[in-house]
Amino acid sequence: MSTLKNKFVEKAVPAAADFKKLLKEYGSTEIGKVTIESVLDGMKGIPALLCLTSKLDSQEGIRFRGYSIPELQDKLPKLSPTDEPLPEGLFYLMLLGDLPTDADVKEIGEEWKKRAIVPKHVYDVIDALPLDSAPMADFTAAILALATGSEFLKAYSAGVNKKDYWDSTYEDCMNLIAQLPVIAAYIYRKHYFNGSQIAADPSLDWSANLAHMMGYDDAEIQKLFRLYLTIHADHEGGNVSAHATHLVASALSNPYYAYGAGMLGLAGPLHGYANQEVIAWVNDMIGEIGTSTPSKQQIHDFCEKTIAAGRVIPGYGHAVLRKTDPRFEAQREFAGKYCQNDSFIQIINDLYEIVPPILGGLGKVKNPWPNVDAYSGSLLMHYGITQAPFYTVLFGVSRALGVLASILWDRALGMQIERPSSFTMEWFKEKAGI
Ligand code: HAX
Repeated sequence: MSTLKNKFVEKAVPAAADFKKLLKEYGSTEIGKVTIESVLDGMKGIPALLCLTSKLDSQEGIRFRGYSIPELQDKLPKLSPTDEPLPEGLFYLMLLGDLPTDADVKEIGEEWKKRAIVPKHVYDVIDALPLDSAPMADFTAAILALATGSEFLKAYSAGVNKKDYWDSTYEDCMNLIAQLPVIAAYIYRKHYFNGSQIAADPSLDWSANLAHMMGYDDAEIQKLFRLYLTIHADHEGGNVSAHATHLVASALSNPYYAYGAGMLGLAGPLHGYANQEVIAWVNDMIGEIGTSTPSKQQIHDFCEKTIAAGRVIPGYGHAVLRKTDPRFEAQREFAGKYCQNDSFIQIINDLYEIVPPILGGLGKVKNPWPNVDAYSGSLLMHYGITQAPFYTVLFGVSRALGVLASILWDRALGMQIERPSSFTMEWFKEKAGI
C-alpha cells in the first residue's frame, strides 16, 4: 500500500467512528433555520452538506483545510522559492488535513505518473466526436469512457463489503486524477492543432506536464499552470460541480460517473463556463468599440448595454462570496508580476474598477465583486493559449482534486444516499399563510 493510502486509512478509521457517533448521539440537534427564501432561491445558506476539504467564508473567501491561498503559496511545497505551490501538495492537504513535505509531494507525483495510462477506446471516443463538439462535451465523454477501468465497479460487482468501498474508490480517484491531464491535452491538440499529439514528459510535475502535452514549455506558463490548478481545486461542497459529484457518488455510482456529472455542471455559464464567457464578452466589446484599447467610458457604456440587454456580466457576482474572490486577487498578483503591457489584461483590470459600482447600483446584485473566472482566461491568453472554449476543461482538471478527495471521504465515512424532500407549490403557499 502506498504511504498516502496508508496515511488516509489511518485517519479514516477513527474519523468514520466519530462520524457515526455524531450521527447517532447528536442527530436531533438543530443546526440552522430553513426559510421559504432559502429553499426557493437555490438552497443558499442552508447548512446541508459535510465537506472536509475546504470552507468558503463570504468575506474572506476560500480556505483549504484552514489555509488561505496566500498561506498555501507560502506553506505548500514548491519547486523553487519563487514558484507557485504544486497542486500535488494541495491534494495531500485536502485528503489528509496535514501539510505535506517535499517527499510526500514527490511520491504523489510519481504515483500519478505511473497511473497516467489512458486506454485506446477513450481516444476513439474523443476522436468520434466532431470538431464542433464543445471541448467540455469531449472531456465528459472521455471521463465516462474511462469508467470501463473502474476498480470500484469491479469490486462492487464482486460483492465487496461496504466498509471497504473506500479502497477501490481510492484507486479510481488516483487513476482519474492521473489520467485527466492526458485526456485534456489530447482534446486540446485534437481541436486546435489538427490532432498532432505531444507525448508526456515523465520528468515534469503534474501541472507542467499538462502544459507540455498542450504544447507549452515556457517556465512562466508552468508557474501559471501550478497556480491555476491549485486555486481552482475546491470551493467547499455546495457549488454545482462539487455538489453534483457528491450527489451522484451518494448513489454509489463510481467516481468516473460522479465526477463526470460534476463536470457537466461545471460546463454551465453560471459556473465554470463563465471563464470562457468573459473572453467572448471582452472580445465582443473590442469588436464593437473597434479598438483593443478602449477607454474606461467606452468599457462602462458596454457594461451598461450588457445589463440593459438582460444579460449578466460574466466573471462578476457569487452565490456565497460578498467580497473580491481571493482567487481573482492571486491571479491579478501573478499578472502584476509577469504580464506587463498586455492590453487585454488592462481591460480586465479596468473592469475591476468599472463593474462593481454598476452592479452595486442595480440594487439587487448581492455581490458586485469579481470571481475567479474574471481573470483566468486573460492570463492564458497572455501566454498564447487563446482557445477560450477549452478553458473550462482546465478548470475541470483542477476541480478533480477537491471533489474526488471529498467523495473518497464520503465513502470512508460511510455516508448515506442523499435524498432531500420536495414539496408542492400549495405546500409552500400554505406555509406562507397564503
Ligand atoms: N451581472 C448582472 N446581473 C447579475 C450578476 C452579474 N454578474 N450577478 C447577479 N446578477 C443578478 C442576478 O441575475 C439576479 O437578477 P434577477 O433577480 O433579475 O434574476 C440578481 O442579480 C440577484 O442575483 P444574486 O443573488 O446576486 O446572485 P446568485 O447567487 O443568484 O447567482 C451567480 C450567483 C454567480 C450565478 C451570478 O452572480 C452570475 O450570474 N454571475 C455571472 C456569471 C458568473 O460569473 N459565474 C461564475 C461564478 C463563479 C463560479 O462558479 N465559477 O465557476
